[in-house]
Amino acid sequence: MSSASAASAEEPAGVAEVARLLAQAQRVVVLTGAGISAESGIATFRDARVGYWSQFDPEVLASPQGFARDPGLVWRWYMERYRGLLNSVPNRGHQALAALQGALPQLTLATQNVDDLHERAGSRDVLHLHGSLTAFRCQRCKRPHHLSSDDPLAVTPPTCTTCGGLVRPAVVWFGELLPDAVMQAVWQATQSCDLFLVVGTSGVVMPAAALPALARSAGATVVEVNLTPSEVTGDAHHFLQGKAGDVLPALLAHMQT
Ligand code: BV8
Ligand code: ZN
Repeated sequence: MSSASAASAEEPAGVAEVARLLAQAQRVVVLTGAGISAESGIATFRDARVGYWSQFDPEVLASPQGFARDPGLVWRWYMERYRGLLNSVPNRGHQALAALQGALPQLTLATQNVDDLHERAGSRDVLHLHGSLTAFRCQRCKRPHHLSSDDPLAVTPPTCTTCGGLVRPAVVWFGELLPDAVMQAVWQATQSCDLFLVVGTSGVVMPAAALPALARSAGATVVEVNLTPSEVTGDAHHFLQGKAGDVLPALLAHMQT
């Protein structure tokens, strides 16, 4: 489990040791979850939802069944999140990962998040395991849909101009398959990496949550950054407890000294 090492007052134990391992790593995979966007004001998926949305189960809203049952409710949930994203900016955690990608020989970044904050922080070739909230498509014919200025405030989803089908966000809902090309890419990178860094995920949602254990079984060193232990902490050799926006910049700073 976690390495024991002297830590300065403001950083969790193990940061210096993990920074040393990172600096030596040739092939790194990073998996992020909702926790890395929390400091940008994006509500995490399982934290207690506030206000109107607290009465709904996100695993029902984020499902084809939920959309079929009440397309307007699901559309309004996604548009509230979309509008929130327009008012959010990448935080120091996103920025540190973008800088890390530039400092290391090979860093593959896979995210469970549907926001575009990694891209806006400068990360390249981000693998979106669960799709993107910044893209939309027709549920029926799958044609891409470009939001009109009215769509984000509409109470029901727009309809496809080609076939009249309902427009939905281009995200992966519960019960839906992850994009095959993305899965292949992250699976291969995980099996051949020498360090796997998992940041800000509760480790509940499959198949993403199986990646840390796959990395460990393939011989990689697994490091977790989280506020609290999660379902994947048992797969980690090092657990760095703290905010992503504090721990990731600290790792980068150690690497640069
Ligand atoms: C599939 C897009 C084939 C939509 C999402 C095997 C076993 C059991 C169940 C299954 C299985 N295989 C499939 C399933 C069913 C299901 C599943 O896993 N269910 C779970 C709930 C048990 N999986 C699927 O359906 C997947 N499809 O496998 O297809 C299939 C289908 C059916 C049956 C068999 C096979 C599709 C899953 C994708 C669902 N779509 N998102 C949208 O976003 O609206 S998932 C959703 O959860 C988000 O993407 C989110 O990112 C993701 C994971 O949640 P987290 O990111 O971990 O967020 P969470 O809030 O949970 O945790 C936040 C963490 O951050 C916490 O640990 C917290 O401590 C930490 N934190 C907070 N602040 C900070 C921080 N850490 C650091 N710094 C901070 N500041
Ligand atoms: Zn259509």
